[in-house]
Amino acid sequence: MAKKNIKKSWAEPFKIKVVEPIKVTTREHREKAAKVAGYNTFLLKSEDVYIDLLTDSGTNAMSDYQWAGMMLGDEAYAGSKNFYYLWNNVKKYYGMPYFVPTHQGRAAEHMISKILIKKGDYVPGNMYFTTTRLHQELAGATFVDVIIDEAHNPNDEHPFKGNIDLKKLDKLVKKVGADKIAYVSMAGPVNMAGGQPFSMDNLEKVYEYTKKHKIKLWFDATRACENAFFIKEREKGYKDKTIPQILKEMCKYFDGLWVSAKKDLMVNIGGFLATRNKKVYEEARNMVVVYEGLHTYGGLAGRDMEAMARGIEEMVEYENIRMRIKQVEYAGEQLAKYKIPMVKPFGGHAIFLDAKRILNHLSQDELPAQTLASEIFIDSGVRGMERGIVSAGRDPETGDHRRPKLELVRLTFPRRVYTQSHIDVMVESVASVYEDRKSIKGLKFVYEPKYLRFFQGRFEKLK
Ligand code: PM9
Repeated sequence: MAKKNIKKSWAEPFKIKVVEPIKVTTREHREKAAKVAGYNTFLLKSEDVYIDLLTDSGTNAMSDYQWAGMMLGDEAYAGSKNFYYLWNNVKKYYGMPYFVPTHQGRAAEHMISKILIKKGDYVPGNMYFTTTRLHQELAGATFVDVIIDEAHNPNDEHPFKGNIDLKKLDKLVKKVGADKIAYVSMAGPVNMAGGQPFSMDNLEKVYEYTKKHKIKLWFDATRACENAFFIKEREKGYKDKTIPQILKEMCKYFDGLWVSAKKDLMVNIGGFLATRNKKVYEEARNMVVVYEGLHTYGGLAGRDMEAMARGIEEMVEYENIRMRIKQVEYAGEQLAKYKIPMVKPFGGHAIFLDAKRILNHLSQDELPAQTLASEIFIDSGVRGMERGIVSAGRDPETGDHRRPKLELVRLTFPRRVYTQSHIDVMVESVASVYEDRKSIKGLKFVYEPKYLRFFQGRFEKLK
């Protein structure tokens, strides 16, 4: 008989078949490695990293079903059967009739920006994402952030901080005119806000608004299943709907979408663009042969497309997505025991440490999040990433740093890779850096590349 007072825990819906050894290093080794890497966690050698929470992008563990599919790769130059299987699953789960594969998400962003944007256009969106905004800017548009204000406040516990503020959107449309809006770019969950979802109610209102003003609505569906899970958990009327039903319902409001398959789909490489607009599809299908490869492989091997197709089937399984979100929540709850300032509510793919509050003796120009990420690595070999002033880059008009309100370190969980014990080690490391926070000095740039400077920038410790 079930006992009423005993908690029912979640557990990983898999057992481990293959393991990859990881190396514990000394503090002295890590200090040297951090210096050689210019205090940029992107420039560390992976073999110097103990627990890698840099990103959930392409770092996931594929299932035996996906690996078995890799052996069924049809490596024909044209018309691979894996392409047709993948296309079928894109239609079935995202509900989009047209589909073009790409080698990863930013290739799809590049194409859609080139197709939809004219020089001088505007792209409103629910907070910027680094690669997305860069492609919009390179195509001649200005990105305008129309996310709700709550998203910029790490302490605000709004359940749908990824929502678009319709007043902000309307203000922009009135100011520049609907014909100057290339499209509304809506991501869910919102990566830079802390993995925060939008609600179906908000999406429906944005859809009504864009329809009324004849503005296109496009979806960055890279982590759409996480958004669907949050809708199921938090939004009235969705408790009994399945993840595939919610995903389909979300997608029906959009003209099209792009995906970095390296996230939700649990593969190591891949992406795509999908749409219900035949004209956009035809342009993308033509453009892909210039930048990626034939439209039936788009820069991917047949086996990669097979793993993606199978990944779609697994990403919508309830137990799979629940484990993912609950693992992030577990990490947040453990960190909260040490009173570590973080973005709340906990997001879909990562815990975001509030570096502004943790290193509150540093100014934003002393790069608190870059500093904190490097100090955590030096402490334990846990690798996270900066998501603050460095990631935000420079304003193309003024050339000055963009200074976002959120100055965060992201500790991101690859899917099906780490256990609760790895999380406990990470938590203890963050707690010990937090204890010594007052002794930590900031960083300054010594090399700054022109595009996406967070990837390759180099830094020195301030005296
Ligand atoms: N996201 C991430 O770690 C990898 C590159 S940036 C450090 O979060 C969204 C919402 C993403 C994303 C990549 C891309 C680009 C588009 N949209 O990396 O080109 O989170 O496959 O996708 C990363 P690709």
